Amino acid sequence: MSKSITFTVQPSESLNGEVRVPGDKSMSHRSIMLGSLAEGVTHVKGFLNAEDAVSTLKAFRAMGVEITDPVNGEVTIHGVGKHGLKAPKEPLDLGNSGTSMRLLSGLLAGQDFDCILTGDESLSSRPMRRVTEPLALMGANIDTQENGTAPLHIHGTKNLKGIDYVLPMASAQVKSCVLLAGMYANGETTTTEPAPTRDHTERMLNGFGYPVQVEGSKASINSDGKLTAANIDVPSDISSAAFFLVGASIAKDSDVTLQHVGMNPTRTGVIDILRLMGANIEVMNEREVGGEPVADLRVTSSQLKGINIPEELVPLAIDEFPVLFVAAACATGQTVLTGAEELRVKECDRIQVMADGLQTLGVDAQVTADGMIINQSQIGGGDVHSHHDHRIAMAFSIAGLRANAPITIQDCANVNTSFPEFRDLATSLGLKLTSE
Ligand code: SPQ
Repeated sequence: MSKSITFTVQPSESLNGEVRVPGDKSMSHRSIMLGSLAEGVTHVKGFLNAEDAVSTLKAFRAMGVEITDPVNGEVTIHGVGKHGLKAPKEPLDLGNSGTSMRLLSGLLAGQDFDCILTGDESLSSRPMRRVTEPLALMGANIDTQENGTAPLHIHGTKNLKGIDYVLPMASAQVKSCVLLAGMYANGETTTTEPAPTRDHTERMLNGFGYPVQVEGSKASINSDGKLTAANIDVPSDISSAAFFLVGASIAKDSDVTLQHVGMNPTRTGVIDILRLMGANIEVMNEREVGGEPVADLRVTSSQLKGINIPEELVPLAIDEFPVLFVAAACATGQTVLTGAEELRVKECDRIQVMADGLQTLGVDAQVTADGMIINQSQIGGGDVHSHHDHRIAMAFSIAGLRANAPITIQDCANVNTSFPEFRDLATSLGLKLTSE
């Protein structure tokens, strides 16, 4: 966060064209983690060359894994096997990336070395007890700060034991953390989730030949398996595509096609929610690539209508709410989100920060404990803060498609954590966005 970037978006007419947004962030992290632990050489295509995924890549290099620099999304990982990681010489700095820290906590709890995980100001304020508590039940020894935050000091142990863990919240990071620790634990480890969350860890482990049994809300793993190098084809990130799904829906005369988007059913809640609001989204060319469903998405303008967002869709669209709030401001009537308290512990409090910014722009948005109530409003201009949160910065940029005056968005450098090409792709489609 040493450099400060400010976005300015001028009122923009429409979005038109065909683009491919960069690779899926969740899968990119996991491809480095599992490729590193595999036996043999793994080739990744479509890797997201952005700060968060690169934090994971650098962490594994620091633990002795030879990994090439990403070039046009291609990365080669010389796996060291499940027991081949080496103690890092320095603390592992995971930047802004919650996924890196929470998944690595599980993976490193059962190694025969100690290490320290650190991150930036935002990551150092996010709750880590949600992972250290189940890991402690497995016998892990991890020191957090007094309030349960990073830096985390992991004292590796060979004595992890399997647990049957019922997750108190719907979180793919917690589920993945426990399953990854389960690869090093005696006996079986089972997770039970209260609602379906993204299942990339389970799918990719199976893709690397490591057995994970999934039955309904339960996933089970033990330490008997091994990972064999694989070729991974990472599709485009639906969480990045979401900005243009909303943008082309709310802007008049728009017609955008997004190529090769990951359509894993645990990630497509944004499409379901937008369709319930009346969006025109056509799913074309459905296919399967490397064990994950993929499609091209065509979206054209529509008059969205306000809805009560079904709570079961919340975990399936959890990262898309910042931009869905912008959609809600443009939708007739009222949109109500409930059951989304998890949004308060992301890179920032995404409920409060979005409501503050929307109110600055003249939108009728009221915060509730677990969501927001938004009434259709004319979006005005103004100066809003992203609080260093990539998704907030991009969501307010999209608001420029319906604003009647310029919007300035402060603290946008962290767009580079997930979508460094955002400004270029958005402007190529017609958004009048500049950065300084
Ligand atoms: O990695 P990080 O910082 O936690 O990223 C976010 C994001 O918006 O990019 C959340 F802020 O995505 C998470 C997501 O919210 C990525 C993720 C994963 O890859 O497993 C799971 C979700 O988090 P959680 O807490 O619901 O498990």
